[in-house]
Parts: sequence; structure tokens; C-alpha cells
Amino acid sequence: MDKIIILIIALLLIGFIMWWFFSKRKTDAIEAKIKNNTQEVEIVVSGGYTPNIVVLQKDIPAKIIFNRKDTSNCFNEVVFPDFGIKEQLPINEAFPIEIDTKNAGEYQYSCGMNMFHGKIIIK
Ligand SMILES: [Cu+2]
Repeated sequence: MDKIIILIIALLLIGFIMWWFFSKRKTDAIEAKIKNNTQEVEIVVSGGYTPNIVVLQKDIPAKIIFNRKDTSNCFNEVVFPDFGIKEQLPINEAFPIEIDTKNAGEYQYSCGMNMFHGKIIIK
């Protein structure tokens, strides 16, 4: 009897871990919406970047619209080292940043202090 209870608890635990892992992954990566040969995605800046991973289509002009809600100095700047982009983010204002999508790959971006990170995947 004890063994069955332990087995059930173990299965529930595994199920919970898998659910947590996959649901988190799913909500983390967002594909940009394509409209009239441009693609756009909004990233909310509040204690981090949400969604944290953005998927863009290669060769379609892309705009990432940062919406900064967080007033902490940490998010004053956003830096895309691979694209040579370093921008000041206004608070409570949509701020579009154009991304060159001609090269597929994974690109990290961060706050000006390199503390908070997000990722762009072009494919
Ligand atoms: Cu920072």
C-alpha cells in the first residue's frame, strides 16, 4: 500500500514538473504577427522582458515595440549588441525598434547594465 502511495506521489510530481516546464516554455516564446510584409511584436518591460523570447521571420522587416512600465533605472536603456542598437526607453510609451532580419540566428539583448536579458530568434 505504501509503495502505491509513493508511486502516485512520484507520478504527480513528475506531471507537475513537466506541466510547469512546458507551460513556461510555451508562454515565453512569441511569434511576431505578420501584416503587409512587416512583422511586429510588443515586449512589455516590467521587472524583465515579456515575452522573453521573440521569433521573427527572416527577410521580413521587423519592429519590436517596447512598452516600458518599469521606472527603475535599470531599464533606461535597451541594448542589442549584434545590431549595434542602444536606445533609451521612454516610460509608458510604445517605442518601436527596427530589427534587421536578413541573417537568421539567435540574438541576445539586455538592459544597459547587462543584467536583464531577452532573446530574438530569426528563422
Ligand atoms: Cu540593468
